[in-house]
Amino acid sequence: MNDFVGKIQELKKKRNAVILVHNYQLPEVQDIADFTGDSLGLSIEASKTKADVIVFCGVYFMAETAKILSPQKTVLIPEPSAGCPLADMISAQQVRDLRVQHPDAKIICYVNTSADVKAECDYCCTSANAVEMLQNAFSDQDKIIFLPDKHLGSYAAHKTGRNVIIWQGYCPSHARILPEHIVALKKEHPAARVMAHPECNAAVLKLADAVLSTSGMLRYARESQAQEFIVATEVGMIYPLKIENPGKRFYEATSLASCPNMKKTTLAKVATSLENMVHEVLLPQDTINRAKRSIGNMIRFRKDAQLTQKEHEETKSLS
Ligand code: CIZ
Repeated sequence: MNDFVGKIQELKKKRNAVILVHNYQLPEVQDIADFTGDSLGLSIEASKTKADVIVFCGVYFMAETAKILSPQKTVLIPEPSAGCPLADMISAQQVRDLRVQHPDAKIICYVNTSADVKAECDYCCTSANAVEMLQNAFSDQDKIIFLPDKHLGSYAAHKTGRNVIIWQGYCPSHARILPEHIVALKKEHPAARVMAHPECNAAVLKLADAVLSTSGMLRYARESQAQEFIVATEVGMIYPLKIENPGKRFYEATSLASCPNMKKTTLAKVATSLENMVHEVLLPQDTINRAKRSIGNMIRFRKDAQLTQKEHEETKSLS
């Protein structure tokens, strides 16, 4: 493993590359990251660097997001077959069909969508700001379609009281987290706080002390007085939580919530990617322009606590 780490460091310098690693990746891959985090945060960070090359350790739509925000950089994904079943639950043609059926609706897509789908939508959102977007980006008269995640869409609709047409997609890994997993863990660890990702089903969210994105979980765990946490999201999240909070204890809701696509990226593949400059993520300029508009429309409304005023100003150019 160490051989690969040395080789990656060498190649990174040679290629003037930056390595982005999603919170759900394998621990050894998280350890070689220049930045770890959620897909949008990582893509924004990379766009601010002077790197010529971005290596995105995550799933395909995430690397596409990096390309949309840094079209002049070469974006590589070490494992191109690392897809996202949730993102694959809606196609650009299906969004166009929705437009025909609901010509007066505003369409908002979760960041877990392909670039082609983002390009067809009016607004993008993240799990951190879906509620805020529904609250602030639309007037009471607006008809809203939310896609593709039914759990995030229903949660945001419920929190805001908005009437929303919701696409029925879901994340298979989060779907394996059941309320009985949380109830059993709560019995074992009664003092633990429950953090749940809004891709979980409503029965799980009901048992949560906090419903949070991955970056929200890191912030909550850091700031909370609690010493123990039950974590209802993809199991990879346990690693960054433990690294950032060595004195605190974190329990995965279930080991079944492991995303096989997220675990496809290995150090060997990262090294090969940098050595041979594979696998490049390419998008038509028109797709980049249109997808960037829907991301930009979100950034204008983003009041995510993670974004400082300076970052808001820096990202204004995207809108
Ligand atoms: O976009 C991301 O990074 C995902 C999938 C989730 C999150 O909450 O960070």
